[in-house]
Amino acid sequence: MKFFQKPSPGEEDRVPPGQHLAKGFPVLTYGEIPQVNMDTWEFRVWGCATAKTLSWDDFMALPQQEFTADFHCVTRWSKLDVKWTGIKITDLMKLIEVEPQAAYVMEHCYGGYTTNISLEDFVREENFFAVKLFGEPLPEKHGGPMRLIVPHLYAWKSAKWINGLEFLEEDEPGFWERNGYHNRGEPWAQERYSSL
Ligand SMILES: Nc1nc2c(c(=O)[nH]1)N[C@H]1C(S)=C(S)[C@@H](COP(=O)(O)O)O[C@H]1N2
Ligand SMILES: [Mo]
Repeated sequence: MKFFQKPSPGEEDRVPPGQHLAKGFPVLTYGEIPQVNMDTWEFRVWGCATAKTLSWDDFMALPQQEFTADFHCVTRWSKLDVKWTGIKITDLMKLIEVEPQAAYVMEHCYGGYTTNISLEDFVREENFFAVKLFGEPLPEKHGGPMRLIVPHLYAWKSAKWINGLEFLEEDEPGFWERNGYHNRGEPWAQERYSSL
């Protein structure tokens, strides 16, 4: 059985060092898929001047667009040109006023997974909340109903079943960051593990 695919010409320079192209779209979840009830789904924003709770309808009222992004898991598989539909972080951020001291964000999820990211890596034009994958509602195993996608960092920063953002002045490690993974996780620099 072949689990990896050779990059076609022109793709080689899009595969970061130490990564292989996966066949299909593998699923990587720590623990069980959490139960997410759409009737009670909510998204909390706190640690900012404008703490708020958004309902699914509030979120879906934001503009949606299509995205094509490469996906790199630290376990050494990558998938190029994944097609998503979703909401740009910068569009959500128009509703949020962060304190000038805020420099980090903790991503919170149904099921308790967390991952930390700097505000600078978080608020970028290419980052988005995905609600569709290849034109279909985002499958539960890939983080449906909604996940974050941060294409320029390893995919553990792309929180599935996301349900909250906590703005922080001081950085705090999330789940994998407390368990030996790199604080930032930039794939081209192979920021895989923490040196501590
Ligand atoms: N809530 C949550 N988000 C998560 C994870 C997880 O275990 N729980 N795994 C991360 C890791 S390590 C990767 S590689 C991607 C995998 O996304 P996929 O299962 O859609 O391929 O999700 C990330 N987001
Ligand atoms: Mo991963």
